[in-house]
Amino acid sequence: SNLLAGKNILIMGVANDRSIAWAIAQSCAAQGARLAFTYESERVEERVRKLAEAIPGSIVLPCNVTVDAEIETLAASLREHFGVLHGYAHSIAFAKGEELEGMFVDTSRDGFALAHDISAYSLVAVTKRIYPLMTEGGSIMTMTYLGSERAMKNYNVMGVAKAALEASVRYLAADLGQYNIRVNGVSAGPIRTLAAKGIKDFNSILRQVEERAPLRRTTETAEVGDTAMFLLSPLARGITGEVIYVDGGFNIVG
Ligand code: 0WD
Repeated sequence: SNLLAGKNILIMGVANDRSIAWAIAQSCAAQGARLAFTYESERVEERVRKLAEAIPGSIVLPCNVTVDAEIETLAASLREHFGVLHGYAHSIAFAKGEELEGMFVDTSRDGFALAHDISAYSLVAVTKRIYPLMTEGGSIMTMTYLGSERAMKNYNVMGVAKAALEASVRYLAADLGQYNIRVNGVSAGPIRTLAAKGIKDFNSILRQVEERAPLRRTTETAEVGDTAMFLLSPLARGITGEVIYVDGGFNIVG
């Protein structure tokens, strides 16, 4: 229970207590990490602060990932509070509701750009400003989904953004390996969160997993949190540029 003792970890993407980022935070805190949380806007600030209070020693900072200046301020605050950063969990995605139903072919230019900006480029934009703080080496992880590889109903532009995110994981891993900084993704099975509410027919997706996944059940956030924690810990020191599935094995069946 001490895998992350003395480690400072940035967690982005807590929206409420069902957020995958919150499960990642709990798994990391259980291993002794010191955490920094961010919130997108004042709309969610209070909720994030309330949750963070449950983890002693953690700090809460603003950062909307679509604004470079906010990311720069975040990096400066992290330098001030922590000095050295060891880990970063990126658990952020967004697409307009109307892009997550119907046909992918109907995706608008600005809907495509927005989904890619928030869901894929944000990993690059934040990594660019925080990797200089990882002077003792580090580990970066992000959240992805099988819709990056398969054309899944209603996932549409988000699947294309996840493909860009996974490719970004590989390019960032290739860049930053020389500094002993690892970059990986976790591909989770469907979980009922705020983000999942935006996807049409989510219930039938969950039902398919219960029927067809080797483990015959849906994925729990705590399982994703534990795998993220593993990737952020020294136990995963030989792993980089990888996407690990935490989906009850769903991706291996036809
Ligand atoms: O089934 C699922 N829930 C899966 C989710 C399966 C596989 C992967 N994922 C991914 C998502 O695509 C996302 O990358 O996991 C990540 C976390 O998603 P979540 O925990 O399912 O969803 P949620 O609790 O809504 O957290 C996503 C958060 C946002 O929440 P809201 O609902 O307020 O949009 O991403 C954050 C925000 O907190 N976010 C932003 N943060 C900073 N700047 C921004 C932004 N511009 N936009 C969204």
